[in-house]
Amino acid sequence: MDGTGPIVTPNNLEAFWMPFTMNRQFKAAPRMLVSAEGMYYTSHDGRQVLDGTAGLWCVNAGHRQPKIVEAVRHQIEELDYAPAFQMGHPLAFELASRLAATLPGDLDHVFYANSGSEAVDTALKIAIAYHRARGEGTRQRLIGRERGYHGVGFGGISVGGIVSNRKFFGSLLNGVDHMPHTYDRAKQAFSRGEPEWGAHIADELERIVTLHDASTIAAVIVEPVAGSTGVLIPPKGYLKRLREICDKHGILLIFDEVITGFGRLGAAFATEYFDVMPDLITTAKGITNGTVPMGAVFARKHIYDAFMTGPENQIELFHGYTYSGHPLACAAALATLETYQEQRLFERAAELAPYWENALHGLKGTRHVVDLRNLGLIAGIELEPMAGQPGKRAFSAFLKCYEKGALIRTTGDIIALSPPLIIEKHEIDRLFETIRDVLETLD
Ligand code: PXG
Repeated sequence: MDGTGPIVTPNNLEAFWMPFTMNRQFKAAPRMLVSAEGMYYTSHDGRQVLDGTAGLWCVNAGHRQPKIVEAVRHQIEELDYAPAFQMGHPLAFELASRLAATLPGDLDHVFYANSGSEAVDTALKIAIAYHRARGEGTRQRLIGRERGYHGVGFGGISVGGIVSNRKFFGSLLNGVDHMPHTYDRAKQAFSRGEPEWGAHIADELERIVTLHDASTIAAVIVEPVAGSTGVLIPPKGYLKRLREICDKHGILLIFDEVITGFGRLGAAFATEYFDVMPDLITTAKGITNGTVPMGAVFARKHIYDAFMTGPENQIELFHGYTYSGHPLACAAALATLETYQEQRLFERAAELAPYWENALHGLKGTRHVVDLRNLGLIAGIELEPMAGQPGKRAFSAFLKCYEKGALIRTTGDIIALSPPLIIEKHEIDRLFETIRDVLETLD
């Protein structure tokens, strides 16, 4: 690389260490996406692939929405980067104000990160620092949940409940405990929407509080709907009960809305859908429609105010990222919010949800299917695992669906679906027909 000619390098796929991927298997038979439009990707071999997963739960408005593309293009011409510490740029404030105005209640402060993982670690740190700022510095424990996914930072994997994401990485954060997850197939299989059974599982939090004493606990973090561990829908009343127990003991409640935020349930946020108000919300993904990386924490007024008490010449929170509120991300996010609003995409998702539910539950009786779960425009299809080979059957389904022109996600033996909110009914039909055909012919 002497700077005088084009850079010529061999491309044998080897150099890129791919995330959460079987690298050797992928590189032997790559699946490349080269362009996208609306509901479809184009693969490297020129096929149209229906996007059943909104990328990775993030492209909620569909691909390459003109307004978002234009906003990012315009922004790069005007301001590429501005320092995030002790300096600002207008779009970061405009976006925060816009978000605060649309968020329910007094969720009116926004702290920017660049991913869901960073948003989660930010929220956990804010929770601990909040109690300290109020003179309750003994509240340091964090309570997560089995089968929770909160990204891959050390905070996130510590409160998370996915064994493979934890076991390779040492002793993690200390002072963490976990509530049980809420799924019981025997009691909940084939529920439409929120299962009737299971609200009482929230009472396990009481047991944990008794064990550790409330004075040691800073916060509880949960995904309102657990996404990546296989679509676990909260039982009716469960989240309300968690809120009540947290209130009773002065514990902060954090909703990780990285997946549920921005319309996935047919409401802007799960907090509105379930009518339960957390103290902090973590988001990412749909905030920019996946266009530019961005994460954010939404904080209620009492949280922010607790930090604004010391001398004004002191930094209130020793936390932040070089790219907090990056101009390109802010431009993308503002255009994304406008797109959601102008195209009424959250309402659209709510209107489509019953059709989606019926289409999903039409798979009952299909070969290998042991449970079907749904809420908003999310669906989970749980398959009977192959004996001694967990995950293999669902992964084969993923490969076959991709061959047949539909992109799905799998986790273990569960297929998770979360299409862009612009999906049409005929595309819903095609998605589920493809899955049915594939499952009927799979070993
Ligand atoms: N919290 C939740 C609830 C998530 O779902 C994160 C945090 C972390 O976000 P980042 O931006 O750091 O990846 C997530 C991410 C899947 C899948 O297929 C899910 C996620 C990411 C990649 C794949 O289920 N969720």
